Amino acid sequence: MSKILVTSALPYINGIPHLGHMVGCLLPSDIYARYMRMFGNEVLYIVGTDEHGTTSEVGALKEGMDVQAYCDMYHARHAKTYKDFNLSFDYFGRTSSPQNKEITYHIFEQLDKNGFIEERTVKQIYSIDDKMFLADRYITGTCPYCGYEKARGDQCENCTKVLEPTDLINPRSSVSGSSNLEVRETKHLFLNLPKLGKRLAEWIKTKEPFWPDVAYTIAQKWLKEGLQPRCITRDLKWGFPVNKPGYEDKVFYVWFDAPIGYIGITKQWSDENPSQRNWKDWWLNAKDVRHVEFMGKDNVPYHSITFPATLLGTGENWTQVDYLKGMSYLTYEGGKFSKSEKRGIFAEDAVKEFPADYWRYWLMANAPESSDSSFSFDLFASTVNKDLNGVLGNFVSRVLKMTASKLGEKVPSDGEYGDMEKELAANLQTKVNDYFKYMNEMEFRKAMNELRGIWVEGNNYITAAEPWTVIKTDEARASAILRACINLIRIFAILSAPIIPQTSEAMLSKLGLTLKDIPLLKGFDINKELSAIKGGTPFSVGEMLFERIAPERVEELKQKYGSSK
Ligand code: B3M
Ligand code: ZN
Repeated sequence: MSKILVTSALPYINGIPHLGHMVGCLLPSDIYARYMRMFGNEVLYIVGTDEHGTTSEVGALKEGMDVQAYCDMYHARHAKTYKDFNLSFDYFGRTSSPQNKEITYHIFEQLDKNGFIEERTVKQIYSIDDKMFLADRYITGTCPYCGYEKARGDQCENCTKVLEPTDLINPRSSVSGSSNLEVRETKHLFLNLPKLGKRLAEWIKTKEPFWPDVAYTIAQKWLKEGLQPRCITRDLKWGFPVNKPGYEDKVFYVWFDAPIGYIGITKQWSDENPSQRNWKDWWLNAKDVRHVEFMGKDNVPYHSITFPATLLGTGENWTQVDYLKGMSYLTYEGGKFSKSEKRGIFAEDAVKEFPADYWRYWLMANAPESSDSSFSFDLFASTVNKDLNGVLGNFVSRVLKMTASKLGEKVPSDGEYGDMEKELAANLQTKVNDYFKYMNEMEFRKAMNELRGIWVEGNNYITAAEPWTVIKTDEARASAILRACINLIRIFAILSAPIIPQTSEAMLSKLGLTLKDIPLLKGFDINKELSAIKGGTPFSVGEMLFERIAPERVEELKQKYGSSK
């Protein structure tokens, strides 16, 4: 058993996540955490809201709320949405917590003590019309590297280059649109990344065989281009006030305390659960912890460069990332999700339209891994109808209905397994091994493909074995076939549990089982599992697992959530 620390990029508090956020980090991290738990690992899965920065200040202003109250409200909304999506966090915390403040202060003090913090007078953009210094994200302009016209002052989402707002060509305020901006001088604190470069490069080298290409390439590109000192303070009110004389009226930059939030949130969890291990067992001088992080690709530089450097600079032995899964983007009907343009389906509405499992499966089967992928209601309905309803749902209902009507509502006991079942077990075992391999490698699309293949094996088997014909001449043999099929339902439920947990529960409950009754996946042996449910066990046919999505419904959804432009 090993200790696995799973984190997902912490969603910004303002605004409610859309499907792209779900598939970009939250959902894959949940699936990985569930899967790793099923192997008996000690998993700690930590997520929370990222609450500081101008986005919150501006968001609260727009809604006429106090920033704290605004964050409280949105935190609850995020928490509810993720619960509805069945995300299995061990703790869902907040970067604004006192625990995170304490750890942020400590890390800053260490960096300062070790000589990695420097003061600089910088020119910052002040919006005369908005009467405020504009945070980086609130300045829009043209990216000097790729020419993208809507680059933000902190990062160009087109080429992922991290920017300083003063780099932008034709800058304007995103608060008011005003270009009545002026550059003012103000003093700030910088993390001296160049001074940490050598140590960082050595550390990154140790990760080479373990990091997926996207993370490794981005990190290497940064190192090659040369590291720049990064400003870690801001002229804002909402945030942790800087704990250094002369800087009390400034706060830490959101990207300074946000990743520290993984640690702070773990401490929140630990403080609230006295029975739990000390948070340090996961983070400080921790032994045998494997830390896996999930995030959208635009977050990779912060997690492969700035945050690791921050931790290295403390001179303390903090747990660093071992594997970094970076995801590409999901588009909506060929365009961007946009709250303001009312385009795209957001997570809290999605679960009102269909059960979470429909989304969970579709999103993972179409995960934007090696490249961007696109959501459309046509694709969604087709996958739900074909894979979930057609392959998995129909198999389950067909098997149980047939058995109930021909032999009664008990698992048939007669007959022995023969060559067909041997072949079935062999085929399935190969697919199961591949499924596990891809899940271990976090190659989710490939894993989903194997899972679907596993369900298909059930259909192939029953089609070839023809219990409905066999029963006319050889009831014992038909019994054995249907017993194998019922055992397949249990096997499918177990293997599908990390992806579609509610459906798995529903499948198991038809057989009088719950997820708690299932064995650890280690050494999962199909031959053995095919005989797990014995003859005589009662079952119930119950309801269909999935509902077909009709073409008219698809049209309605397109109308409701906006179609492509
Ligand atoms: N909140 C950005 C994002 O949601 C940011 C991630 C923080 S991870 C420490 O994409
Ligand atoms: Zn760019």
